[in-house]
Amino acid sequence: MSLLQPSSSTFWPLPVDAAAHGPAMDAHLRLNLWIALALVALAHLLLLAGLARRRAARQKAGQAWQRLLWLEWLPLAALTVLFAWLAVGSERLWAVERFTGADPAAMQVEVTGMQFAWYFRYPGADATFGRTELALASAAAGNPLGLDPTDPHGADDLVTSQLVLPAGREVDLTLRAQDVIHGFAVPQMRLKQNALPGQTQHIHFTPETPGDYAILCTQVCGLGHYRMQAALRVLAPAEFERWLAAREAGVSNGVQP
Ligand SMILES: [Cu+2]
Repeated sequence: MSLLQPSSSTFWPLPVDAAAHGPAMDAHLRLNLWIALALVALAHLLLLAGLARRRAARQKAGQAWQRLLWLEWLPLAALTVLFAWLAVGSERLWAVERFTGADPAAMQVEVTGMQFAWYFRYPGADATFGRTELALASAAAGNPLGLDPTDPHGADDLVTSQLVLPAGREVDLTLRAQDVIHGFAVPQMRLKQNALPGQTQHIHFTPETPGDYAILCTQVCGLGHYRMQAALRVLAPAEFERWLAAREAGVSNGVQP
């Protein structure tokens, strides 16, 4: 799949949009870019006009405050209002994913970042994540998240190194980090959220287009940061159910690809 939409479709080519909230974000981004382009053009026109009229524009000292008002204070006030409006619009779009709670029926998946890998955990049939202990975490022993074997809720937890999701269903991701700050980012899903050690962050979205997408880490988290990648695979719902059933059947085999 091409990473960019055909450039003929838009003046500002963006990564393929595969999530339900993507079009609104793209529209807002493009609005920002058009306004920025218009302002750059306007600033240059004003600069050229000022240069051309340099001599004519010499005014008496008594008119200085008027020049300041029209050339500085009023444009400054207009720009402040414009940028505040754009910022509020983008905050509201972001808050829809981040702070308005996910639908109670949303699928729960936990995402854990660590140097230098992403792991994904599904809660299993009991819909409850088992307890984890950092002291128990050992990738070499097949338990990178430190699942506590004494907690029955963890017995059916499925841990994978690939995030597989059904198309058309809302997903509530719980982001965690085991060591340092990592940045969970999926450009095609218009998702980007830091994972912080000692905290959990929620972000929810609805993937819509089946396909394979790259999951990146956008925080420089150490020497191996450049290779901290994982894959997101979005499947048709029936295909996803088959995948999940097959993986849960082999859940005692540690981390699954
Ligand atoms: Cu990282």
